[in-house]
Amino acid sequence: MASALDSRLIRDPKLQEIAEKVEAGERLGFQDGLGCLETEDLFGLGRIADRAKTKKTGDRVFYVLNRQLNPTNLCVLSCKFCDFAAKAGDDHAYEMAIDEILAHATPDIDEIHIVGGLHPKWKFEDYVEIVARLHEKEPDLPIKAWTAVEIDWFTKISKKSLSEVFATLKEAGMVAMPGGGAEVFSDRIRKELYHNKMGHDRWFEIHRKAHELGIRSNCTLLYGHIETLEERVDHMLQVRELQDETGGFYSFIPLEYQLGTTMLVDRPPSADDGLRTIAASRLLLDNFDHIKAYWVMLGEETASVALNFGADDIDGTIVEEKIAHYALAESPVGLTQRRILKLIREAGKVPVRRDALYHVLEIHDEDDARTHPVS
Ligand code: V47
Repeated sequence: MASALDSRLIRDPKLQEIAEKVEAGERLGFQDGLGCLETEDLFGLGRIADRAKTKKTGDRVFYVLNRQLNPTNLCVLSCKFCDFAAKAGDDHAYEMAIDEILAHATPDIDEIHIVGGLHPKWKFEDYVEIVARLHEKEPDLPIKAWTAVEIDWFTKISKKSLSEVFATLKEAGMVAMPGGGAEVFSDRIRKELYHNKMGHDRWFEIHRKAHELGIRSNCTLLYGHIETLEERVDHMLQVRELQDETGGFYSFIPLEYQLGTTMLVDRPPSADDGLRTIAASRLLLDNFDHIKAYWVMLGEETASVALNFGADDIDGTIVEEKIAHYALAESPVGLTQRRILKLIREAGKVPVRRDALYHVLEIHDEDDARTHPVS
């Protein structure tokens, strides 16, 4: 049980008001969200967010033995924040052959997370084959595949309806969707950074349809570039509305912008900004079970600290991350299970291994901690 919050430990009067609302089970609004993102009382904010997290999932923190698969980076889009995407002839352009793709599905993992570019030549059938062949190779491995941006592309290249595209992918073995392509739900940002990409209304339409068909999903927020704090809050409130309607989201994931060579701003967002964004997500998104501290983009240490700022999930082992690393992320490309357990335990939390659908597979309790100590 979460112990009562000592209000003397919260210095910022705005945060005191927020804490009272949270205690009373009252939903937070736009100004509260801004209060979280603007406060200088970082530790006060952490206390409130950690209490909200503890009420939902106790001292548990979820992780997954997973692998990311990015079958190609060839992409018809040219988003200004993206170092991963390539055009034919670029030095870093690639497309994997099916054997290389299939090598990503192994019996020791509990999630394969697939996302890539909008390939100028691949047909919908090529994307379906990837899912089908992976499923055929490892039938028990949950396949979390394709962002809403790719799903939209599939409807265009196949001339099929959204329902038909989802039905075909489901039949092939896809069970969940990642939360990418959301960026910032702001027309201003879209115009500035990714005007060729489908609109945000379509992102919502696709996730709504996925939920209706029993495919649950995540939602990301790309923060730390040219967006305002108001736009971050607005993004969170928009996705909260869809979650009220469908309940189909598992997890909300703030993605820290990696400057790479795109350099939309002079410096990366601070660790404090990352922690405030995680905490604000936890407090505003009262209808989300999971807030993810994505270690790849936050960095391992900040991700571990974020587990005391409202996050209850740290993603997984990943093996070979590409999107952030093409953008020169300093984190490792993958982590061992041992390292993940250490990051969770150092935060004083209990690691829980899950699969892509958040089924609990293993709780690493105290006995286990004695045999796998933190240091
Ligand atoms: O939508 C691209 C982002 C996303 C950069 O659902 C960048 O579990 C930071 O969606 N700096 C794809 N971010 C990754 C993604 C994701 C990641 C982890 C977990 C889940 C999940 C989903 O990557 C894109 C875009 O917003 N991105 N370039 C960059 N330079």
